[in-house]
Amino acid sequence: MKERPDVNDLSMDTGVQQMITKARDEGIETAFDRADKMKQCGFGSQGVCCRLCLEGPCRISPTGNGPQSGVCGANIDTIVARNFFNNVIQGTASHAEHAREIAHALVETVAGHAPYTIAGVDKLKSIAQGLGIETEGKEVNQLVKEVTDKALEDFQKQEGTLNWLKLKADQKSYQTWENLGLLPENAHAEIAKGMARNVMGADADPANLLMGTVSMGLVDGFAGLHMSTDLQDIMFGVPKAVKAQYRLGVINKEKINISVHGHIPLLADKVVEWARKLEDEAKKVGADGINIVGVCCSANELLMRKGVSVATNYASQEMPIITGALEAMVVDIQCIMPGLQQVAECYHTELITTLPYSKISGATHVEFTTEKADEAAKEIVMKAINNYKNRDSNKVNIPEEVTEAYAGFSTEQIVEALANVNPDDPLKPLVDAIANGDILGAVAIVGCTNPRKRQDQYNVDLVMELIKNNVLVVATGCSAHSLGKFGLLSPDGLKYSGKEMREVLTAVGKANGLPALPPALHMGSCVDNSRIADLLTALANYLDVGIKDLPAAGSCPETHHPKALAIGTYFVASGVDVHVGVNPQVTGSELVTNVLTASKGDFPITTDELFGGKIIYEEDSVIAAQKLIERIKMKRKALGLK
Ligand code: BF8
Ligand code: SF4
Repeated sequence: MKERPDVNDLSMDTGVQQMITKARDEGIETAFDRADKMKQCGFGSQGVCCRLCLEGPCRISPTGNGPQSGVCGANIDTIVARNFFNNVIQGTASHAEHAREIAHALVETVAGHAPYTIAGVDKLKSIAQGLGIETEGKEVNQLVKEVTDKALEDFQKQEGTLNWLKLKADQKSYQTWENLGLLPENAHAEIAKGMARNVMGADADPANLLMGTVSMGLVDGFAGLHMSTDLQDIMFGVPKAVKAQYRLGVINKEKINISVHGHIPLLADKVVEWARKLEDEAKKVGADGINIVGVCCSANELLMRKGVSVATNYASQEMPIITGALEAMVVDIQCIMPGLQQVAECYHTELITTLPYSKISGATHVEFTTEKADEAAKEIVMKAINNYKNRDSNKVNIPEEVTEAYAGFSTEQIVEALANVNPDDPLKPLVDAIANGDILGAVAIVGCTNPRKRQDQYNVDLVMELIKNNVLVVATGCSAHSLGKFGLLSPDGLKYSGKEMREVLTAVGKANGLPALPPALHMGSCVDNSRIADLLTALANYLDVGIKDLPAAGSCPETHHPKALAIGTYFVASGVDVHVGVNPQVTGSELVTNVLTASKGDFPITTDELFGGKIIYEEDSVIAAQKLIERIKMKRKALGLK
C-alpha cells in the first residue's frame, strides 16, 4: 500500500498538521488524503477535454498524437477557450448571486421586513451620489431604495451597460472596453449569453470566446465584487482596522464553539448577535459562554467588521471539527466541501446548511431567509447549545498556537491612516514613497489554499520575497488567512521587510497610534478584491495615468476556485498582471496560453497588448515574486521612476 504523505508536507500550519495526524489516528479521511489518492487527469488539467455534448466526451492530445478535433470538428483551441470561459462564467455567477442577495436584503430591510439596520450611512450617500442619485433632504430608507433599484437594474436592463461599471470603472479602462465592444449589458443576460454562446455548435472562434470571457470578467468585477462590497458596507458599515486572533487555537475548550463558514455575511452577522444574546443559555448547560470562529470568507467578513477570530482557511476547513470541540458548523454557499459531513459524523458536530439551493445530504438544514433571520440564527445557536452535552472529552484535542493579526484595511481606512500623515493630501505620502523607491510597488495576494499544495507555504513564500524587496502587499480571501497565521498581518512581520519600506510603514503606523503598519494589509474577503481595484483607481486618478501604468500586480499562489479565474480576468482586463500558482487548465492550447500570458511576443493579440495586463503561470512562489518584481520595475521605468 502506498505510504501517505508526511503531514509536514501537507500544511505549513502545525495546528493543521496536528489535526491531520489526529484524524488519521482515528481513521478519518480529510481533503489532504483525498487529494493524495486522486490522480489528476492529464487531459482535464490542460483544458483539452470537452464534455459539451453527447457525441463526446472528446479529448485531444496536445502532443499531436491521435485525433486533433472533436467529433463535431472543434479543435483544441476552441475546446480550451470554451472550458476557460465556462470556469469564468461559474465564478461570475457566484459573485453576482452574492451581490443580488445583499441587494434583496437591503430592500427587505428598508421595507421593514428584515431585522437589520443600515450601518453605513456615509457609504450609502457616497454610492448614491456616484450613481447620480440626488441625496439632499432624503431619508436613509429612501436612498437605500433608490440605490438598490440601480443595483437590481444591473440584472435586467436591456440597454447601455452596468450602473456599477459606470460607477466604479476608471475612465481609461472604460474607454478601452467600450472601444472593443466589451461592455456588458446586464449580469443575468451576460451569464445566459455566455452559456448560450459556449454551448456545442455556437461560438467556435477561440479569440472571440476569449473576448466574451473578458466581458464576463467585467460582470464579475462590477456586478459581483464591487456591488457586493458596496452594498455590504451600506448594510454593515465600512471596515476599520481591527486586531484579532488566528489559528485553530482560537477554539475554546471551555466554551460552546460555533464556526461560521461560507461567504454571505447576512446569516453570519446574525449568528454572532444571537451568540451574544444567548450566553446565559450556554452557561445553563455548563459552558463558559459561546465562541464564534470563522472559516474562509465568512471569517473575513466577521473579522473585518466584528473582530471575530479566524480558525482556518479553505484546505483545512475540516480541522475545526476534528478538534472534537466544535458544537456546530454553519455554512451558506461557495467553497464548502461536501466532505465536511463525513467528518462531522465522526464527532458530535452538527453541520448546518442554511440556503435552499445549497444543501448537503446528511446535514441539518435550517432555512435562512432575511425575513426570518433572527429565528434562524437563534435556532442555530440553540442547536449548538443543546449539542454541548454530546461532546466527548476523550476526543477533544485543540492545537494551542494562536497568532495576532490586524485586519479591516478598507480603502477608506487606508486613506484615513494616510490622512493622519498628510491631512490635506492623503495619497501623497504613499505616492511619494513609491516615487522615491522606498516602496517599489504593490502586489495583491488573493485567493485560496488548495489541498494539492503545501497549505500556506506558497502564499507566505511569495509575500516574504516581495516584502524583502520593498513591495507592499495587500491581501484578501484565504491567502490573507495564510499571512495572518504566520505573523505577516502584524507589525512584527516588518522584520522581514526591506529597510526602506519598513521605515515608511513604521512612520504611517506611528501617526495612527500603532507601532507600525503590517507589511501586508488585510483588505477583506474575495468580493473585497473590489477594494483593491478602488485603491488602484484612486492612485491612477491621482497620477492621471491608467491602472495599467501603475507598478502593481496581483497573485493567487494557491488558488482552487473558478471564482479566482473570474476575478483574475477582471484584473487583467483592468491592466493588472495576475500570477497564478496553480495550473489554470489552459496549457493545452498554445493560442489561448499565448493570448492570456503573452508568452510569445509575436502572437497577433494578447491581453497585455489590449489591456496592459497578463496572466503569469508559475508554480514556484519565489520565481513568481521575481517575475512580478520585474514587471513592476518595467512599469516604474515607463513612468519615469527609478
Ligand atoms: O471566495 S479565497 S477558498 S473562501 S474562493 Fe474560497 Fe478561495 Fe477561500 Fe472565499 Ni475566495
Ligand atoms: Fe466533442 Fe464537439 Fe461535443 Fe465537445 S462539442 S463533446 S468536441 S462533439
